[in-house]
Amino acid sequence: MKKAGRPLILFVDGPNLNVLGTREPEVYGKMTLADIRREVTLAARREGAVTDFFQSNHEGEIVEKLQEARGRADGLVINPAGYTHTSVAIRDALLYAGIPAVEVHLSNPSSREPFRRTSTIEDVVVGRIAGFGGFGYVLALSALLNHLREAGGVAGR
Ligand code: DHK
Repeated sequence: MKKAGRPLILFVDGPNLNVLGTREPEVYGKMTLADIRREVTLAARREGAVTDFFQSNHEGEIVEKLQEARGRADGLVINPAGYTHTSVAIRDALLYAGIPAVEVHLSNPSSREPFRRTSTIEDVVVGRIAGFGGFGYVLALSALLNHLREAGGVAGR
């Protein structure tokens, strides 16, 4: 829930990110999702923001979470994982949510297989951070909060 005066930032992670740490660590790093969330929570506390975390391996559940975020969250950090490259439904839900969003990836998809070089959301997010492992989520939080402050405070409602 949103605390008075503190922006609520929702983190949404897509399929296979629940097994970070053991999943291709040479690509995605050794941090687990719990490790990343711990770092993000500490950073959010320092920056005066409140966090909410969601991970699903199911496209429809991600769509529903984004729909619920409309008018509720002030900002969104999203890693659609494999759905990045395929999901029109997640793009549509992001547009419905109407919340400033940062796209984050642990790896740098642009330096990998050709099918990872497209994103269905790249043109509807504020910006993208890729290639810095779990630390990218902290960078995304910081960049998003700075954007919200520059844009005149809390947005998305
Ligand atoms: C995560 C995945 O699961 C891949 O399917 C994407 C992304 C890249 C990442 O680097 O975080 O292609």
